[in-house]
Amino acid sequence: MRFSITRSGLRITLGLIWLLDGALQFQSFMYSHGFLKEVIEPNAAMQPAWIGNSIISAAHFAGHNLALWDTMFGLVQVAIGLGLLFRATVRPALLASFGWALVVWWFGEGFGMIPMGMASPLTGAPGAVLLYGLIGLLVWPSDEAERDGTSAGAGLIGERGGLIVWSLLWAGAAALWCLSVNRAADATSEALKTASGNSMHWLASLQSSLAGSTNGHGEVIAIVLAILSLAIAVGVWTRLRTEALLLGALLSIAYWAFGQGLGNLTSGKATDPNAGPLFVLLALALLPRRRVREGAAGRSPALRAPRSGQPAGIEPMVRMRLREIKQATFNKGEKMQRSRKGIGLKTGQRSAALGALLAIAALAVSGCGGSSSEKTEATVVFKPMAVWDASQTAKTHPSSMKGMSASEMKEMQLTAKAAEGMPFLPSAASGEGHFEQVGDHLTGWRRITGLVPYSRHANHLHGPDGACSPESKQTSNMAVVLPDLVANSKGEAYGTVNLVVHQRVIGPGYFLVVHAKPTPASQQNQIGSAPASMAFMQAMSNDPAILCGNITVKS
Ligand SMILES: [Cu+2]
Repeated sequence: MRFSITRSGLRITLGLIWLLDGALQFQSFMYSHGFLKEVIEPNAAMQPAWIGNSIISAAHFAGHNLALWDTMFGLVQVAIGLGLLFRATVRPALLASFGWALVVWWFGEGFGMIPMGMASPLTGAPGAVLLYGLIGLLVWPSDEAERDGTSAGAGLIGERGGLIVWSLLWAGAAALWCLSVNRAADATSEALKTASGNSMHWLASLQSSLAGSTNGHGEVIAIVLAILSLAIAVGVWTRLRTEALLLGALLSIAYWAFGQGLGNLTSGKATDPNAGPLFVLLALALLPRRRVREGAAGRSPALRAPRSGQPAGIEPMVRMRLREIKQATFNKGEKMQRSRKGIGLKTGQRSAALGALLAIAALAVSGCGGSSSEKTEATVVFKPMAVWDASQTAKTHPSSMKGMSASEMKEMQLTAKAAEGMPFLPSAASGEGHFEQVGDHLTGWRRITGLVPYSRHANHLHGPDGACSPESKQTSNMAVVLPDLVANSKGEAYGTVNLVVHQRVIGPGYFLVVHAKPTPASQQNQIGSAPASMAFMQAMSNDPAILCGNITVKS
């Protein structure tokens, strides 16, 4: 018995995934405002204004009657899933899934964070739900019998369309690996560490050890994975199609396990199993199937008929033999003609597709080899605001907040209130960061530990003529509004930065402040702006600082 991949098999798998998504939507977390705050609203950060605003308004709108909307979201997904299971309802279910996938890709995944320039294939870019839509196109039922080539052969966009989609996805992945945020020395290990925060225990320890061994090798990993992704994109147009598809599926499973924590399905907060399984499903849909039927049907049944008749005498035997040979050469000629026609048609399309891919490849590689000239690098060490205070008033305060008594904390708080300028609160957190600026392009990351689990923190780059000191006004000339830092269950927060800033911000006099509270929902659309508006800085001025770090330029 041969295991074969049929379109109805793929449809049913897709239906089951939609059912799983629907079921996940009924988790109690989704009925809390945490769903809007932690799942929907973060998608607005650093997006182009029209996307960010649309996400925030949708979240506000749904927030008025979350129970109703949430139930409806779940039911829509369950309905799509059920519809895909039965042949009669497949088409309406797929149509509904296309619409719904767009809604979820927009509001639930912020277009895969691609407009923010922050997506990583490791963590599930370009977003699971986009793949739901694409696979839906491939498994669209058509009236003609399934063609032999691939399961996707008879779908809406055909086999070639499916392969183009595959190539675009993987060429895109190569380009994403080339982004400087994903190429930073610690990018991969930090992404793994962050992912481990929400994973099951056994997986978390695996992720942590992998994070340890990849630490510092981010650039090499990114370049190797970029090249591998390109090979997967281009490989499907060569004889090695099966190998390229299997390699893609394998890599997706590795990303899924380590970078996406197997979709964090047990975390109580997952809305879908993430991108890994969908990439595998896409690979299966495009896998060439063994051409068993063609081999059997290729021979004309007429040839066999006389043989069963057992002709006597030499003359009919020769005549039959001749006929057999003639038939064979005819078959061969026809086959060759057919294949030549196929090649003639396909070489044009293939070279076009290859050309396009090579262009993308060249772009991606040039991005990967990106200019290292005119680069200013800086490190940041975050310390509690109170410690910066202590460094000024000399040794009266302990160098760390850990082990500080409640009364000492209180005293420090009072001191903070007394100080003019930057209001601050005591904190036991600490952290570090690394930034670089090339031209107007600011990239980097920062990592904070010791925060309150699941807390969110606004953070900004302030300057130019200040320093970490309570006397320094945080509402100085300009500020770059960085995306909020979100702590995981262990109180660790990690975030990358990839922004266009309109002046040099990596230099003396600049400092990074982590605030006690998140960016207010009404100001989310300001995230990513540089410089921030005065109105924004006024709105933020009652959010006390907890951590501060001076931008220290590397010489
Ligand atoms: Cu600030």
